[in-house]
Order: sequence, then C-alpha cells, then structure tokens
Amino acid sequence: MVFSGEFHPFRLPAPELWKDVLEKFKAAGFNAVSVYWHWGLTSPREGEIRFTEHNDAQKFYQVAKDVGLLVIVRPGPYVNAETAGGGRPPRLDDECAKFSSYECNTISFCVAPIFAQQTAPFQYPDGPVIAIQSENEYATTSQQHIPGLDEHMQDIIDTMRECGLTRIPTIHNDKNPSGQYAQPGQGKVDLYGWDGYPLGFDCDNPSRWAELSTAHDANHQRWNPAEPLALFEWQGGSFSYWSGPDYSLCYQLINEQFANVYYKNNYAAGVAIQNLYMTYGGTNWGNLHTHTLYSSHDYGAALREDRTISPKMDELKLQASFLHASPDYLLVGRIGNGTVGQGTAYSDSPDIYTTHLHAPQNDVNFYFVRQKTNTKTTDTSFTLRVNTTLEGTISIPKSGSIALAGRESKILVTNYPFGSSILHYSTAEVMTWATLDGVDIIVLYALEGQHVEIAVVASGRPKVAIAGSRAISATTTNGLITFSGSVSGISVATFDNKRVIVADKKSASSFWAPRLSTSSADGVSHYAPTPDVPSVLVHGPYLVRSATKRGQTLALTGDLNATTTIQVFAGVDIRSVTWGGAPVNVRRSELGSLQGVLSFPRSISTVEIPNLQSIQWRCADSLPELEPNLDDTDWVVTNKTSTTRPQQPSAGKFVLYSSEYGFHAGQWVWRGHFSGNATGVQLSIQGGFSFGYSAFLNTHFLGSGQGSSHSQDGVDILSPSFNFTQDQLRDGDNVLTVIHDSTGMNQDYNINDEHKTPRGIRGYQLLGDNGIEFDTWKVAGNFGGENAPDAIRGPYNEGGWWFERVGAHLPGFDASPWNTSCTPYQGRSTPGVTVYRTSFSLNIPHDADIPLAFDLELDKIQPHRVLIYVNGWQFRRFISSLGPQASFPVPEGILNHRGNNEVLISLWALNSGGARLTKLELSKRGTFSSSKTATVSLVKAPN
Ligand code: IPT
Repeated sequence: MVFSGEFHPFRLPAPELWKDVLEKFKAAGFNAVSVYWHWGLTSPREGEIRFTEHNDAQKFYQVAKDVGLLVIVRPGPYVNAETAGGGRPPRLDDECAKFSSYECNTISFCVAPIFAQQTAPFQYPDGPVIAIQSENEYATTSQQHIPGLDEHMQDIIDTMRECGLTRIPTIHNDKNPSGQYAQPGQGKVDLYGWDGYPLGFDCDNPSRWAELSTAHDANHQRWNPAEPLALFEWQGGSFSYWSGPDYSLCYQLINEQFANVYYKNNYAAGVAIQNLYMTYGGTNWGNLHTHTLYSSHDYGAALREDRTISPKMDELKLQASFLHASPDYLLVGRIGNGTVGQGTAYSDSPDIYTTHLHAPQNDVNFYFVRQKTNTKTTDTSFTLRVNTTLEGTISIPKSGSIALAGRESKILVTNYPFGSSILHYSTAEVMTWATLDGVDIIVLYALEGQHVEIAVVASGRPKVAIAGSRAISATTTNGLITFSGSVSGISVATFDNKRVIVADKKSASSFWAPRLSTSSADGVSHYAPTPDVPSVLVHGPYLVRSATKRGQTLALTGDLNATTTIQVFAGVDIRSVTWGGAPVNVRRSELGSLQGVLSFPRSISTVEIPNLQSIQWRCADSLPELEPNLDDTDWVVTNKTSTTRPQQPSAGKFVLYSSEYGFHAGQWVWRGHFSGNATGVQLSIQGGFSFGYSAFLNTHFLGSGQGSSHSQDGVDILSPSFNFTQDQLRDGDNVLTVIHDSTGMNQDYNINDEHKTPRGIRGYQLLGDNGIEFDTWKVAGNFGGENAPDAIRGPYNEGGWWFERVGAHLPGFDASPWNTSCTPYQGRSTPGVTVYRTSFSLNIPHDADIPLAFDLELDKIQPHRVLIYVNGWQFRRFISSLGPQASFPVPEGILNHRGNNEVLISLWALNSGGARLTKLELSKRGTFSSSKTATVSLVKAPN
C-alpha cells in the first residue's frame, strides 16, 4: 500500500524544514510523498537551471530517503497546482503558437529532461523514487482531437527513459476515470490512475457532502485491471480564493470525518496507491500563486501551513497504521467476483451500506461499513452479518448493536491475524498490532461511548486481567474471550500471550507506532517489511519522530506541547527510556507499559517575542514617480505595436503587457506621456482576480480600484474612465502614472494557452481633442526583469515599485537616512504607497519549535494592500478589504529564530483618505519543545 501525501517543496523555501514535514508524514503512517517541481521557478532564464534551495530535487530525495519515505515525482512540464503559469516560465509565452502541443516541441527545450537526469540516481531501490508522472491531467477525451497531444505525451515518456529513468513506472493522473493513456497507443503510461475531488472546492459550504462513488472498482476493471488501483491525487483539502472563506472552513469541509468516510470508500475498492492532495500545503510566497487564490496555501491540509498537526492527521494515522499492519488487505479479491460484494444486505438496517472484501490466503474478511446516503447525518444502530472461520456466518455483535455516527465509516474485520493470535471478530476497528517478546498486542478503537464487542481466539480458558479505565469486561468460553462495553479512555486486557488495548478514538490517536531505527547503511530497509508493524508503541506525546534501541534503553525523540504522561509498550528487555536524550523516570504501570512524565521545559514556555508596536520603524514614500520632475529616461519604453498573445489589446497604439517587456510578476509602474488638451482617459487594466490599481495625473490622484474575486473568463479587468480638470494638467509634458499589481499569472488547465493571459494595460484612450495620443509609455518592473540577479529568492519574488528597484526590501539595505517619526500604525493620510522598515531579533531556543505569524486586521473602510517582506522574501500579500487571510505564518529559516531580522512592510492606500494598519503583530502559532532538527538556519540569500 502506497500511502502518500502531496507536498510541494518549493512552497516551503526553507529546505532545512523539509525533514520536519516528512518526519511528521512518516510518524502519521505515510510511507510516501508526492512532489511537483516547478519549471518556471527552476529555469527563469534560457539555458539556466537552478536545482538549488527550494528547487533542490536531489536534496529533497535524500531527505525522503533518510526519513524513510518513497517519492512519486511529478515534474510536469506542466503542473497546474494553482501556481503562476501552472509551471510554465513566462519567458516562453511567445515561443509557440500553441503551447501544449507537439508542434511546440516543448519537451526539447523544457526542464523535464534535466529533472529526469537529476532524479535517475534516486530510483528505487537505490533511492526513494518509485514513479515518474508524465504531464498533469493532460487532455480529456474531448480534447483528443487537438492534433499532437498524444505525440507530446509519448515524447515526454521517451525523454524520461532516455534520461535514465528506466527502472520505475511512468504514471499519469487522469482528470476523471476516463482511461486517458491507459490503453495501448501513443502516450500510454505504465501505471494509469486518476484524480478525485469529490467535494470540489466549495469551502463556502463547509458541511455539504456529496454521495460516495461506488464505481472505483468498476472503473479500475474497465481501464487497467492488471495494475494496482491508483488515485494519484485524492482530495486532502481545498484551495480558497480572495475574499472567500478562510482555510479553517476548507479544513471543516475536508476534515477528519471526510477523511474517515471518503478514504475508507477508496479502500473498499481495494486502492493500493493513494496520494492525498495536499497533505502539507505550505505558502504561495513571492508571487508563485496563480491569480485565483491568496498567498496562503494551507489548503485545509492535515499538516497546517505553520507545520502544526491537525486532528485530520490523527485520522490518517489510524488508517495508515491499519493498512500497513494488514497485508491481507492487498491480497483481497475484487468486489463482485462471487465471494464478495457490496450493498445493504449485510446489515439489519437498510441505512447501512457495506462492502465486503475477502483475502483467501488467511481467510480474512474486511467489512467497510458506512451510511448508505450521506444525507443521513444521525447515528445508525445495526448488526452486521459476517463470515468467520470459527463459527461460519454470524451476526455481530451477539449482544446489542454497532453504533455508526452520522459521518462515520468503520472497517471491521473477522479472522484477522495479529502475530500468532487471531481476532475472531470485532465491532471496534483495528489501529495496529505488534509482537513484543512473544506477546501479541493489538490496539482497537471506537468513538467514545460506542458499544463494542471483540472476540479473540484463546487457548482453553485463560485468566483475563483488565486494567486502565476498565470500560470493557470479558466473558470466557472455551477457546474464545469476548470483551464488551462502552469505550472510554484506555482499557487493557491481558491473557495468554496477548494484550488487547481498547481505546476511545481520541486516546487511540495518541498512540505512535514508530519502527525501531535500524543501523542499515543503505537506508532502503525502511521500505520493505511485510507486514509493516511497529516495534514499540508509545502513547501520549504530541509527536514521536524516532525510537532507537540502545542496550536496555529506548531512546525516543519527538515534540511536546505540554507536560505529558508517556506510556511505552515495548519488549521486557527495555528497562529505561530517554526522551530527546534525557532520562525519563519510568515505572511499570498496571497497563503493562513503562510510564513516566515528560515535563514541558519552562525555558520554552516563557520565550518572549518582540512587540512590533514598541520598536523603531523608519519609512519612505515609495511613489517618487509622482514628483514633478522625475527622470524616467532609463525606464523601459513600451513601444511594441503587436503581440501574438490570444488576448489582443483593446485600444491604443502600444502593447502595454508587462510580460512583453520581461516583467512577469508583482507590481508595476506605468507612465504615459502626452501633451495637449486631453479632457480625460479611458483605461483597461488587467491584473488577475482581485488585483488593484491607482491612477494619477501628474501629482494628482485620479482614483483606485480593485478587481473581483471571480470572473467567468479567467481574467480580471477593470475599465476606469477619468476626467481631467484644468488644474491637474501642465503645459508641455503630462504624465499619467498607473500603478497596479498582479495576483499571479493564469494557468493552462484546459490546454488553450490561458497562461498567456496578459497583465498590464489592455487598452487606453485619451479623451479630448480629436486624435490626441500618448507620445510614449514606459514601465518599471522588477529589477533586472528576466535577468533578475537574485537566483535564490527566484524570479517572481519582487515587483517593480521604487522600494523594490532600489532593494529596500533586502536585508542589507541602509535605511538610516529614512524618516524615523512614522509607523505603519500611523499610516498615511493620502493615497499612494509608503514603505516601513524595522529590524528585531529573536532568541528562540534550539530545542523549541515556535512557528510565528504576522497578524493584521481586515479593514474595508480604508482599503489598503500590504506586502510583507521578511529578510528579503516577499512572504505575503494582504488585501484589507477582501482578505480573508489576516494571519500570515512565516517559517523559520525565512525568519531568523536566533538573530536579527529585517522586515519591510509596504502600505498601499487606495482611497483619498489614506490608510493605516490597525493591527500588526507577531504571534505564536504554537509552542513546542521539539527535536525537529538540530538547527534551522537563515536561508542564505543575496543582501
Ligand atoms: C488538480 C491538478 O492536477 C492539481 O495540480 C491541482 O490544481 C488540483 O487540481 C487542485 O488543487 S485538477 C482536478 C481538480 C481535476
């Protein structure tokens, strides 16, 4: 079973934190991670490839290998992923008439071959990479008529092979289970799979569920029955949009109940490869997002943007642990092959839908039960007719009933082997099991208060000892011990060579099942064991990352969020326990565990962080363009009169598309020069969903505007018209200054070149004397354009406003001449842009993990737009009138947790009354004592 989570390394640009994320995946039972690589970030300039920092594929593979995760690699060339251009470098926009086609011959000049070469040495079993994806959701059946698509797919596959990726399967993620590239022919991949987002991206309706599909198996049988059933992207969360719901609502939509019901429906179809998109979402720092979403990419994923663990991770841990401990699951027959089936006939309640899978080798039965319809959200009580080896067909429980909550699904087993023992049947679910010193331990769970009945095969009539919360009692008949009761806390029954742990679901999720570290040098041994069961069970801590046996001592590492009671279930040869290297005072508990207390260090709970209100700020006006005699002679003259882009200019002689002049991201200043008696101007400004603009004539403010969060055609365009007054005009040269931002480049989801959608001024027209025209237009974009010198923070990090062009956002900038009597809390009283700079130091202990966030406050009355630059990294775009996000975590490594930090905030006030920040503070997203890695140092980047 490949239990995989999606993570885009470039969305966490502090590579020293990758290990933390992957260790959290691993601890939760994931055995694989799936990654995209982004061509546009990797190769912003012709001939230059940057496999450095957040694009360092080999470093990532090495970390995954060290942690013990397999890797599914998805290098595009097109990736979508809600990224700028969907992965295409915008410098290529004019290269071909139709981008994603064979005629364009994308593959010959794209980065995919070089990624393939990078990846080849890490193919399994030398390294962790088990599959390579060709393209992404490429083509639908209706697009098949576009010539060249299949040849393009084949070309990518051939290229991957030529580049040395010969030992792993090529894969494809079909948009729908429509069999694209599953059938013999051009572009066919080795391992076909499909994607599914059953609840779409409707975080506005966070409790609305759709019905479950019962067709997974049928689709699998139709397209590729000889291959494992693979879901290469399965909904793990949802993106959100400007002014839309906060990610807490996306989490609510795709929460632990969703994970429980929808993923178990996948297992009921015998899924063998499942990748949850996203499992860690990260951040759309530095303009790497497409325009449809905001700068958080939290995605409501199991691991939050600030790397803290959500309850969904608990649910996934329970599922993954069970699947790994149950090799019979992978040996089950198909639904409907005569011995197994699905429907309502298994239960005495018509409301219960059951899928029965049977693994003949050990005669194990799996029953996946759920509500027949998701419209029913109340509890259902039922009995289930099951097959057993010992008693034939019986109804369970024998006394009482099974309770299924409204949004719950259970996997119930019969004749389930654990070590040398057999679970005859159970109405509680199995989390995992282990055999420690000949004692078979199994962990079973149900929701708090649910009645369970559990029957374990015994030899004769052994004496049973029950300890802990004692929520269950035992009945002994010859050869069978039956436990029953309402689940609460942790109860432990010991008999024969067996220990049965029955926990409520919440208590069960506090179990960690680490594998004992091996000393094997190749690191590959992590991937192999069957069944994959733990070698020790640890209950209590917030996170357990590793367990190593040193003589009679069990050395544990992990994280705490509070003082915690720890229980260690291990072999009798383990006499003592260390936590993070320090001895833990343990004694043998009545549960059979070694029990002790891990104290939360005071040095960590009392860490102080700066109050941004009381530190020194300096400010500067960032619109010198409004000064009467600004010299713009060295600006780029935007004098193209034609463009090959599908979207043609709507009016005016010159093409004012920023990308035509090498400026692809961030914000820009446009200056149109004219002389004569104009009475006004009409403009069409295009910046993507929810973009903003302000226009000025000479020094006078004309007006501002902001786009909407949705539009039908994937373009957000505002068409303001301004009248000039006589006092605004000058004799001779007049300058119309337009500042605007882009919320990111479009993607090319439908293979129709949408990524070429321009940003800039789509059209313009001076009003007044007949024939009056602008003489020249000029633009200021990011420093260096496509040749931007900052190869670390990458091609999209900066825009073209004054402060960015002079490098005031960079840590080495000397702001000492700036004004010191201003703060962002005072703000400005006129429209325009002010930048505020400050520095502060942090002193967070090495053994602490304290994710920090900048918190702002929404303000619709005085709309403003804010960029937050942290040590030179544009980490956030905030739109006060739209939001929704107002709290912005910034990872350690971008923030220096042990030393100085340089922060620049740009405040763009849109209305004539100006704007100020009513709130700007640093907050802690959590306080953990942590063994994440020895150090996370500040990412080295130009000053
Ligand atoms: C799927 C894409 O493959 C992926 O890149 C990402 O964009 C995801 O959607 C949504 O976050 S496409 C799927 C919606 C059919």
